[in-house]
Amino acid sequence: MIYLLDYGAGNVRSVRNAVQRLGEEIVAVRSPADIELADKLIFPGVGSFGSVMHRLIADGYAEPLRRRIAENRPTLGICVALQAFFEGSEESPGVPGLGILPGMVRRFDDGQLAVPQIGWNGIRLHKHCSLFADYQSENLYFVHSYHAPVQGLPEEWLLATTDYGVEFVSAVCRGNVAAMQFHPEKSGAAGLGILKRFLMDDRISCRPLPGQPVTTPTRLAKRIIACLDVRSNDQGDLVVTKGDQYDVREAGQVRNLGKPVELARRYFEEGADEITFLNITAFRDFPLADQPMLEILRRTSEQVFVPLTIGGGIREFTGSDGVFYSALDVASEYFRSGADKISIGSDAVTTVEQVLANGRPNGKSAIEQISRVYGAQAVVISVDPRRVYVTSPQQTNHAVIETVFPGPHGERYCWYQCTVKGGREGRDVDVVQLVRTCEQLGAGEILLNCIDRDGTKNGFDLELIRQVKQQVKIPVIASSGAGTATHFQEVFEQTGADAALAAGIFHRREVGIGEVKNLLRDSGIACRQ
Ligand code: 1PR
Repeated sequence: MIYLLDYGAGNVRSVRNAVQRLGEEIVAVRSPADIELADKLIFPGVGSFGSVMHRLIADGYAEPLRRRIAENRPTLGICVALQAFFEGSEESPGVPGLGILPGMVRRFDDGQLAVPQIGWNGIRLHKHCSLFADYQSENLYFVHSYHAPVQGLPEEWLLATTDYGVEFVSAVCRGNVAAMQFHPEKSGAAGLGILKRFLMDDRISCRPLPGQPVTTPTRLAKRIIACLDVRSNDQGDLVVTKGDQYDVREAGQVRNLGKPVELARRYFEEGADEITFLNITAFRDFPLADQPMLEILRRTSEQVFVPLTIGGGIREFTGSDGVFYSALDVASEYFRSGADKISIGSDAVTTVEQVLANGRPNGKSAIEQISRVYGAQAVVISVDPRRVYVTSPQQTNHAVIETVFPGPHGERYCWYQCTVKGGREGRDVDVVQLVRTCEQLGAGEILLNCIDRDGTKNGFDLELIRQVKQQVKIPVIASSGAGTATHFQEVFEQTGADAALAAGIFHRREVGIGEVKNLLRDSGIACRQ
């Protein structure tokens, strides 16, 4: 029997879906005895180092796990699970790890790099391992702020390393026990191939590499993200729609550009590095009442093995029956249904308004609650800014840029006003205030839309993206306005954006994801092919 160590944090549904896709059944560990029973055990790590260790100890799993590993029984750790093999982590000072490997897990230095590392990076194998028999040097999906140092790791355990500012341990293996910092269940066909070997082979075997070890540095790829704006059309069906500057109606009807699950699968097959669903009218209704949307997420996660983000309506809510749901309840349901990350739009603006008014956070915002439980990397802030032109920087207290695209009256300056409810209401918060505050509250990534550019195909708003990128250490996804493959090259070369997202051109097959990636590769920009 294959067992999944589900200790109740984060999205283990992806692992379950991936195993099922490979034709195997997997059952959840229900008691410490199951850890002894399991023929094979998958130990996914989701959340912080401290929360993983607390749960393992509280549920009585830590000791049987150590024993199982000492007995060399087939075990595969993923992400924070690899980190839990060590003695401790800077993420959770004072919390002991499993102590199977010596040393402390460290935080990446965000001086020069976006942290968390989110995206597709390479690995350098230090020995030949049967788990990687079908692996052909593809990039694999990582998402983490902490890493295991190479120094001090016993050589018998070292399987793979990766570079992100420093060289860190991306996989360990000894006998039948392996652990990986990347997510095989989210790494497309390459990841599924690794998982398949663990499930199918009786044992893991490693031997020295023939010839000289590879020393070429690995590079984090720039991500290409396909976005699906989803809402009910006038017939009540959930459809993928697309607006021009957020207006999704054409001749009075909601534009219908396809079915969400089919379109998401198409983008996965065409090589999208991530897929984002935005439930664009969720601010009106309670999202947990929106069962069709949850069903779309469930069905997509059974067929799509790259990260899925979902946004729309993440906020606290009291139903007509008086029952209170926290934003964390809403997000948890999205994670249980297959999301890897959630994105928060309107509620982030409201939170920032409160923090600015009170001078400090209250610890209870959706961003803080969700980030505490699921980790910063699971919390994306979707920003919907619009330009406000001014004749001089003195005309406003907001963070102004000088623009090469003057306003309607020749204004040479503008600031970016944050909006809520899909651009319907502007607020007295600028994009710099928003992203900096959200980063401090524990957000892990910024999805930076632009109402002025949305659907125009005139290219990304490079001035906006540059302004935001300079303000935060967390990754920034450029969004809105892509019209050609060259626009992607431009945004990566001129702003340092970590990922670029598009909708209209992909839905209408005007530009293909492959075409974008070919151009990036030819321009020397790292991307996953
Ligand atoms: O506020 O937390 O309920 O979240 C609602 C979410 O829905 C927000 O993330 C907001 O951006 C999104 N949204 C709301 N209304 C619209 C709309 O279009 N009327 N869509 C909307 C935002 C922007 C991007 C789009 C890019 C790329 N759409 O999602 O995909 O601009 O488009 P392009 O490549 O065609 O230019 P909450």
